[in-house]
Amino acid sequence: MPVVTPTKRKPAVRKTGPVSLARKPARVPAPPAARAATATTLTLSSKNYSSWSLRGWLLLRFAGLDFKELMVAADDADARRELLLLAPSIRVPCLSHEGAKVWNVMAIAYYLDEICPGAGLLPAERIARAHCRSVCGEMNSGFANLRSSLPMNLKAHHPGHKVWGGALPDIERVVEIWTDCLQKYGGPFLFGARRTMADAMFAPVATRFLTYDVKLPEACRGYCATVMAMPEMQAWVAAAKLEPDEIEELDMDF
Ligand SMILES: N[C@@H](CCC(=O)N[C@@H](CS)C(=O)NCC(=O)O)C(=O)O
Repeated sequence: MPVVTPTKRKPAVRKTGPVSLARKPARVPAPPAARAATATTLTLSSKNYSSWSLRGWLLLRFAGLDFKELMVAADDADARRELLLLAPSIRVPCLSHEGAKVWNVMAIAYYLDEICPGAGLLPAERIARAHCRSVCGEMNSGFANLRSSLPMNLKAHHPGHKVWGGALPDIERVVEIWTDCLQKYGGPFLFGARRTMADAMFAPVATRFLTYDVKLPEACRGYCATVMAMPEMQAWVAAAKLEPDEIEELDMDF
């Protein structure tokens, strides 16, 4: 199966968040003092398709931080220019908090752990904490075949989908990680009774497994159900389903 890259989108003005950057003219950046006083914001793109946006958003919700969503359209040149003012990587998600600009999901996760230590984004115990950091890092930098051949699409459901062979080792590795964590820490979340950054990192994998009807061992099916039942996840999915825009390449019949 060819690798699917979400490059072309139907032009869309995003109305899903409280604030939209997908508009003209480009904004002039506020001076540093004013910026420090502005509200905490998280820059996101599509709730239906952007798995990294979902990860960042869940992390902020788990941390209990109050924030505004800034929605950007990845294919809109003006919006991308504005996004560059927020995130030098021109990627979402990007967190702006009290003068700090934080891009890349793992950087956001560790920043939130630093400013909200009581949120338990990392397990309390040293060895579990090292384990949690490791599986999060693995998710952040790996699983390219899984990500490209089973793109997140919360509106879609493909029963009996035939998974491309190249993605199978990635799926097996996720199953191994989840099974190990659920056995070691007793579930229902990966590191036990409390949600950690690992649950945010793997949440879009759970949605992909459901979207593409990936056959899983019982414990992993149970974990997918746990992820989908989180109130934050239900709120995100409901908002995603209301988004008008579609990426044709990702809505193809497999
Ligand atoms: N691991 C990276 C991945 C971020 C990423 O690739 N985000 C995608 C959206 S899901 C993006 O912004 N793409 C826009 C682009 O590449 O132009 C991070 O956490 O920053």
